Amino acid sequence: MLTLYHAPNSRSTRIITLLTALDVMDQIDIRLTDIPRQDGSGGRDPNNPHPEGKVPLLVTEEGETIRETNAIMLYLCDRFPSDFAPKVGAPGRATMLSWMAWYGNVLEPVFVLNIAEISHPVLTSTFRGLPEAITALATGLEGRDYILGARYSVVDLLLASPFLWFPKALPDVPVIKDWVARCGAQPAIAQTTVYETKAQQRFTEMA
Ligand SMILES: N[C@@H](CCC(=O)N[C@@H](CS)C(=O)NCC(=O)O)C(=O)O
Repeated sequence: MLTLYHAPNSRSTRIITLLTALDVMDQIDIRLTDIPRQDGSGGRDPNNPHPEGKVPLLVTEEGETIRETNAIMLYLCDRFPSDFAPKVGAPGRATMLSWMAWYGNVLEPVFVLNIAEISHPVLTSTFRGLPEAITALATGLEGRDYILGARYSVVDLLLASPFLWFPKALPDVPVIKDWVARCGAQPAIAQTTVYETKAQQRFTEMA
């Protein structure tokens, strides 16, 4: 069985949403784990095999570990093929790979730098800035409800996640606001909230 190391209400929550959307929650051993939180609570769990003690971490049936949210998501979508992600050779596959990598390589760093109110010419020339990232997203959404077209996919799940997590960062751009609202209204998101509330309770009882 695949094993997921998961800390409730963290970046690994998105893996719970993906597993829910793929309808494979029963096929994963989910281990609740502790992490150091930004408010000073929590701490590193020595049982978490992630090399940096972070989440998410997935361990395959063969005992190989996969870290980084976007890599885990792509692995799971290949492992459990569905309409939620284009398969190898299918239309949209290249677009999906580009956006999934862009999330980790550009959007998340730019988003975090923006929250930290850090700017530097080298950062700007490397990543550009949040306005450029928003423009890229708005361009990707032009004439469509979701990034890959008419259907909600793993790409929307990942790319909308920082805006759902920090609604204050949502730009006043109708095409983005409408898309984030559509993503937030997906049944898998509501199911994740229910799961996470129970997982947090279980974790607190365990501690
Ligand atoms: N780029 C990584 C980031 C993972 C990450 O930073 N996870 C946080 C949870 S929100 C964590 O585990 N933090 C604990 C720590 O920094 O030790 C990914 O997306 O998987």
